[in-house]
Amino acid sequence: MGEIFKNIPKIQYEGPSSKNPLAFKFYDADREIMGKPMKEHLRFSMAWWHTLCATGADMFGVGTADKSFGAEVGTMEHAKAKVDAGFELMDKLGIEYFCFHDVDLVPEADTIAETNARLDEITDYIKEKMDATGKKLLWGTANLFSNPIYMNGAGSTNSADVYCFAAAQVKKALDITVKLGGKGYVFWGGREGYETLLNTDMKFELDNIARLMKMAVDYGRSIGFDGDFYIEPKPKEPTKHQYDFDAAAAIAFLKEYGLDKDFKLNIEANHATLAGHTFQHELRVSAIHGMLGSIDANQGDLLLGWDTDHFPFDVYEATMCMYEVLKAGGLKNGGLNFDAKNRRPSYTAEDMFYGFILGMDTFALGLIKAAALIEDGRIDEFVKERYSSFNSGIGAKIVKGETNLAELAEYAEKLGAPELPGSGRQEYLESIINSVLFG
Ligand code: XLS
Ligand code: CA
Ligand code: CA
Repeated sequence: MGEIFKNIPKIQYEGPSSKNPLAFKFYDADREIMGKPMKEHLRFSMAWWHTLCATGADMFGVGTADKSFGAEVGTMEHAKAKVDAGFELMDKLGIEYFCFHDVDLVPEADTIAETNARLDEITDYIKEKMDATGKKLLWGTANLFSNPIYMNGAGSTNSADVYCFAAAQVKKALDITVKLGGKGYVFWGGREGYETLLNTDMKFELDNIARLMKMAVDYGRSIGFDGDFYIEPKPKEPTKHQYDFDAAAAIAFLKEYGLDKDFKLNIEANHATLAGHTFQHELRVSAIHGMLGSIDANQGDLLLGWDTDHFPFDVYEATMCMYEVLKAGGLKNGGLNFDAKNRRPSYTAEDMFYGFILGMDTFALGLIKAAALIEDGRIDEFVKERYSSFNSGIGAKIVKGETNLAELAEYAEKLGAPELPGSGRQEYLESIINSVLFG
């Protein structure tokens, strides 16, 4: 296969003053930030589905982008052309990881046996390319939401036969994830929710989802998968209500069913905002439970209210994201997967590269600025000081669990009335962020 993106050179770092649209302005892969090269902090990944499959089709019109890559769409020849295109794109951008759903890789056949044979063939081909280039699989997953059989969910379906079909897909997706050395396996519960409670046994559905996950863990471990399973929370879309609504709901579910040792979370920026949270909130909730696993790096449009999967552009968001990642000690098996797509009118091959350059530069800036915030230290210092009344005296007794309600009540009575707690100083703190970002 010859070069596919003929007019695109290898993208180089040229620095902030460069006006070359096909160059990085901030992402300098080997630059050390807090003792580690940028590329190791960020572990960028290409999403197979958006990059190599999605053409921009929506409910109102067909696709605008040509993703045939010189082959007939729907054939195995096309599946291989997508592999060639993906590896060329990753090479030109210096992206080391990729992610996929099973059905992103090959056209689904009429029977699962035939689809699986196609998956064997394509993953042989992908493996050859990986061995030749050193590219790695960040995570794999099964698409348990597009096929009409999953109209009522997969783990949460009312049909035992459909449940078995989902299990077969998960088993195969785990097989190919392990074959390709992936260290992550994602459950995004696209249709694991409901449209109306009038037809839904919620408890039964939750139990069944947990059973499927438990079987996936048992099977994955039995074939040598030593990475992390992830739940990717999202509150809605396509269903009215999705059970993995947000990080807190997903963590409660994992703990309830004893899955929390094997699972972490894959946090997507756009899903956080759909749940009515900031991206930073979802990352913090995951981190405080030791469950910040991986990140789907994108952003939504707050005026639209659905999952738009934009390439990240918001440097404030990227900074607060990387602030949480650095504070959590980094992403171990995870990375920053660009679950992001070009806008429908940005339909050319160059636009694909502009999207990644934008996203990678945005997160490089986020990383640089997050490290600067930590090194600056004023925010950390403020937060520490804010709770200092718990460092000694009655406060320390509360934290150590060495007191009780009666003693606290007696203390309060003696005090008469407490002073107002210290100012939250939000505006002061926000101005620190601006001075670190733009100073
Ligand atoms: C959809 C999700 C999906 C997962 C993987 O909203 O983001 O793409 O990341 O199934
Ligand atoms: Ca995602
Ligand atoms: Ca999404």
